[in-house]
Amino acid sequence: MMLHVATRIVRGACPHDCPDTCAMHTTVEDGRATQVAGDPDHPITVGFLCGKVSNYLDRVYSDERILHPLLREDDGFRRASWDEALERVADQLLRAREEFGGESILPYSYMGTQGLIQANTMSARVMNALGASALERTVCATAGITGVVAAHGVSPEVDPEEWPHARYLLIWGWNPMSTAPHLWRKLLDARKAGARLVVVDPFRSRTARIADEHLRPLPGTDAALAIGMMRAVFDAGLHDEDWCRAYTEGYDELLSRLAEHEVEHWAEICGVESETIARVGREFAETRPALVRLGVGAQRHMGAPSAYSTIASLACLTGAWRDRGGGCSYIPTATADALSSRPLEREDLRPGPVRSINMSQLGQSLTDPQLVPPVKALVCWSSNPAVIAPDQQRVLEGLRRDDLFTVVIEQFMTDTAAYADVVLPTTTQLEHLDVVFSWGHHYMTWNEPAIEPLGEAKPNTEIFRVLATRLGLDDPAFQESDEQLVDRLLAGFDEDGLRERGWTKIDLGQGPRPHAEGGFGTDTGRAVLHADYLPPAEVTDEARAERFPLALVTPKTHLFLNSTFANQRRQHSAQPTPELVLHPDDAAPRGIEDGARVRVFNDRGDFLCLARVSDDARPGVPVAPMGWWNRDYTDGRSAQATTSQALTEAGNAPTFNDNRVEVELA
Ligand SMILES: Nc1nc2c(c(=O)[nH]1)N[C@H]1C(S)=C(S)[C@@H](COP(=O)(O)OP(=O)(O)OC[C@H]3O[C@@H](n4cnc5c(=O)[nH]c(N)nc54)[C@H](O)[C@@H]3O)O[C@H]1N2
Ligand SMILES: Nc1nc2c(c(=O)[nH]1)N[C@H]1C(S)=C(S)[C@@H](COP(=O)(O)OP(=O)(O)OC[C@H]3O[C@@H](n4cnc5c(=O)[nH]c(N)nc54)[C@H](O)[C@@H]3O)O[C@H]1N2
Ligand SMILES: [Mo]
Repeated sequence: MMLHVATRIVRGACPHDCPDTCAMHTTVEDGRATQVAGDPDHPITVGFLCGKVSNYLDRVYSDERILHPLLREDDGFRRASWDEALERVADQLLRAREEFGGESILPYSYMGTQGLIQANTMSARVMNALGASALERTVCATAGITGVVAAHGVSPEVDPEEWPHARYLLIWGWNPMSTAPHLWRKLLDARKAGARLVVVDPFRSRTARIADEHLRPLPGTDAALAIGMMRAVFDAGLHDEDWCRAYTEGYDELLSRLAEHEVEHWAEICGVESETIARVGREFAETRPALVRLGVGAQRHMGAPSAYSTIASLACLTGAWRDRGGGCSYIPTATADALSSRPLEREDLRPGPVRSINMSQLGQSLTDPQLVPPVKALVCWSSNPAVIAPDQQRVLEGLRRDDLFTVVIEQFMTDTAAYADVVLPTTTQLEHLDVVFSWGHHYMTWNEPAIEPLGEAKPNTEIFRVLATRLGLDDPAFQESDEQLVDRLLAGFDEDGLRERGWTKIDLGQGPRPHAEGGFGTDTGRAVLHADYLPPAEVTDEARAERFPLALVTPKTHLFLNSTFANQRRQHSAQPTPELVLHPDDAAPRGIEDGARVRVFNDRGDFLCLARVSDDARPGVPVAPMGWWNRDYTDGRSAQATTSQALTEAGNAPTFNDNRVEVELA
């Protein structure tokens, strides 16, 4: 007998915080999703999904999904109706506002979903109307953006689809083989055509392992390395004076900065041999087209913004922008900003000005007795601060406060949700409508809901809509549907075309050589040259090094997305245990053998994990990748227990990799 099965393919977009933003096809049979696949026609997705998202259905249909509201009771949670849960939340938020003012409410969200509708639209409206504190969302790429924008303005970078034209790839603080597997393909295309791949990273990442050359500076000294390269370019007469005089500012100042020190001076600071610095600098100038591509990883230290401006200046000094595929790429701010949900947030709904709290200083904000008003209610969605925020012991201490009301909107019982008073169940990408931007390529991607919400889960937008009603917020802004929000977002864009094809390239008319003749996004249209080395806060601090001799780096894992996916069987079983990669020269004097249990500590906190003794780590620079949930660590604390809440010199961004520690056998 033939069963009739209604099968359809639904166009979707991966919502996760990754520069690749894939177009997905979901197969739905009789209301159940049965397969997800990459869109074969999408120029970046090219038909494949990564090791995190290719089994997305395991996430959607996981037994561990939270599918109804939960209320804290004694030491655990009990199931509650939406009515009861919303009543509790509304009551507590209004009470906090009445007693301590709206700013005692702190919204906390990041990029659990990058959807322009689900990330922060209705939520922002509700928080604005309550007069809640503003959250400064700078935890990811802001230090680097601050630096690159200081050099280029908000300006088109080198379109990844042009990267295959490059013949020299200088990949700086980026591990795309793990963290951007589709953009990585574009680099591989260049390599197949003969490009040389040079990676700048203290750690031998997967990308560094297969590179043609690997330069290993001390964390936070990238500007010194870049200035050394520029000096070598100048010494060899390979600087492009004509291009710089025509299209940049600060050329003469740059040359006088370069005259101050020989390459050896910079080599000593960054710990890379001067001959290597000089040769790579010359090769970058002579091999054309030459592309420098900055990652997010090199900016987690005090001086990062000026380091990013300085590295961008290298591509200017050599005139790399003249060539198709040459120049400097980081985050394509111009195309990413072209489609903005900011106007949907409705800051005009605020009753007055509000204070701002930096998301990397959550620990401080929750525990500082001097803070007026104190944070009394935390509303968290699309983020897992118990894992991703620095100075974890302060964060957890804050989350444990009895007088803090916490509501967490989640798909899973994360380390943060475990501290909540109320947990509200939210949908996955297959269950809601959205449009997703990209911070790696130039496409926006449509996400049609493929299936009905599971259980009692609701999209973020809907949760804040129903909460608004409970809070007595009656402005029509709180009842706009997701479709109406999308229409507003896409005003001026071809929405029908986007829906039909699933993705649209944002074309700013930049062409294949966007800055061959200047045209930068700065006020003058000229790139602004920099050669500024600002030392890291801890890495080069000799007094601190006496107590804490090692500089710890906490990069991303291959198969988790920050802490997302770390609870899923396939991903977790492939990387089951947190580790500390330690160079043999650091391990031996401490009596640490491969596989030993170690304690890593400084004056902020400590954590336990297993040591992997390997020269993948640079001497003096151990590496503890981040993302495992706290339950995977013996004492429930991760590397994040050692990281600092200090913010970068500009951009107010975190300094996760500017972190001195000591390691001992546990
Ligand atoms: N598989 C996977 N993919 C991801 C993520 C994930 O968690 N897992 N996270 C996503 C997110 S949110 C982001 S922001 C991106 C990040 O993507 P990446 O930029 O690749 O991020 P990281 O792994 O943090 O850092 C990259 C490299 O920078 C090196 N590094 C650290 N400090 C320094 C330094 O001072 N100088 C230099 N030159 N290098 C340094 C690290 O050793 C690391 O190998 O990836 C996204 N994609
Ligand atoms: N030490 C150290 N710390 C770091 C970093 C580092 O390199 N080192 N990287 C930093 C960086 S670059 C970033 S971007 C941040 C990431 O910080 P976060 O954005 O907080 O990242 P995740 O840990 O992935 O947590 C996202 C959560 O959102 C949930 N979620 C997913 N979709 C939805 C949805 O539709 N609705 C709701 N309500 N929830 C959803 C997921 O289940 C997950 O628990 O971490 C930062 N922290
Ligand atoms: Mo990030």
